[in-house]
Amino acid sequence: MTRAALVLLACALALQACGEGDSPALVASHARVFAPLPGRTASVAYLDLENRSSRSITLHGASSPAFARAELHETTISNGVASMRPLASIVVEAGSQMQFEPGGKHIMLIDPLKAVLPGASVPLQLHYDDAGLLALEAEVQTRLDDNDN
Ligand SMILES: [Cu+2]
Repeated sequence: MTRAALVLLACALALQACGEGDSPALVASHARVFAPLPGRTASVAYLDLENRSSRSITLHGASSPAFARAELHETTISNGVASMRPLASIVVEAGSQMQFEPGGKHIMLIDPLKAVLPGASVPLQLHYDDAGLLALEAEVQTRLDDNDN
């Protein structure tokens, strides 16, 4: 699938999740998953998020049918050493955009339940506020190096 088609799909799913016909509060784009490195059981997903509403939105988790677990993570660099930690929640301020990207926030995908192959796509769900669910499809890409956390 092309990136444009994926973005359209993500938007369509976001609209559907929102329901009632009003424009979606939370919109994801550019979602991609890096296939696990050989011998590894963890993958990472990145995406761009936009909060189009006039209130803040709190993410409190992620999930994927393709992985046993998914966690919100953040990489920080301290004294030149990168480390990452789970985040219980992430606030996306009203009207703001946020990037999940290498060296920063990411979605850790743990223990694939099936092969995650470049060129395929992986369903992802972001859970926010009380019962908010943003469903999207992330394109699987080949991981370039080991520092993409
Ligand atoms: Cu991580």
